[in-house]
Amino acid sequence: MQGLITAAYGRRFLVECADGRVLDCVTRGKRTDYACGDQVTVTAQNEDQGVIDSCGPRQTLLYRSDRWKQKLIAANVTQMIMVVAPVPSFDLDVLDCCLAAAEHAGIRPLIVLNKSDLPESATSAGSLALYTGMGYPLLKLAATQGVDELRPHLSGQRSVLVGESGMGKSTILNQLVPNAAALTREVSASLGTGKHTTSHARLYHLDARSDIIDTPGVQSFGLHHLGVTDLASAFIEFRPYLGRCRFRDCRHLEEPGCAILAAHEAEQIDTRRLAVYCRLAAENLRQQKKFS
Ligand SMILES: Nc1nc2c(ncn2[C@@H]2O[C@H](COP(=O)(O)OP(=O)(O)O)[C@@H](O)[C@H]2O)c(=O)[nH]1
Ligand SMILES: [Mg+2]
Ligand SMILES: [Zn+2]
Repeated sequence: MQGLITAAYGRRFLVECADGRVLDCVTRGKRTDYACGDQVTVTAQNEDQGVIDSCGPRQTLLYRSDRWKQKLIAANVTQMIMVVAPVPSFDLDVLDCCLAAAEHAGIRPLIVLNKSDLPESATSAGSLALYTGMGYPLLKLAATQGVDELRPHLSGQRSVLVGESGMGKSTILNQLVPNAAALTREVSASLGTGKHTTSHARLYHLDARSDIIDTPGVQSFGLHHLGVTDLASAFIEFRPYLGRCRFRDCRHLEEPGCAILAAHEAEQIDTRRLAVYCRLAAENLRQQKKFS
């Protein structure tokens, strides 16, 4: 039977089956590399339990990774909604990492500046001008007052909500899916996972063509899975300069004749963004050295 993973709880997954049943599933052979949004084949064992046999091909996969492991975030999403807010302050470096992960995965990012009702939001909007300048869409929202401006962006998309905690992801979700909190409680009761189920990803249907996936807050977004070549092209403002460096294998760190560094000198590339790139590239190179 075919199904869609609508919740990922460590080694257990909720699968919404073609016949409408929702099965609480385990996997074969201790596999855990499935994500919310995966299209899977399941074998039902009884009315409400099953086993995931295999996973269909993925159109996209959003994941992060640190030195030790990869963490799948969501599969087959078309759009990443990156939520930031002026209070508590957000980290631009985390935003950069999330955007790079989305670019690498071929997922369209939408930046949402939430809590735009707060006076401090003018400063945040100022620091986000860099991103709109690069071509990223930015939407200002005050989720506690409503999310109607967001709805047209969700239509026909499978979106994933990403952001640091406290930015307002749950508030946005609850406006879009008024029974989300109740659904989450139901799931935690049936899986016996306790109250803290917000630490897991969950997919909700908005309409027949649109879904939204809520994820736990990310405080850091490791990109150890991106080699330096992938990393450089995930920084979209680098793209016009790629392939123009003196050395074909230029890592854009300190090489002479580097087109990226020259673009930075000419103030075409932001200093902080370049520093984030350099830090990620250095981490990646250190990792490679250790394993080779
Ligand atoms: N002023 C203001 N507060 C908001 C807004 N959206 C969310 N909040 C508040 O910000 C806090 C964190 O929101 P929450 O949705 O739990 O954030 P999450 O951790 O990203 O899920 C809560 O106290 C919300 O009431 C907004 O648009 N304006
Ligand atoms: Mg939350
Ligand atoms: Zn270079």
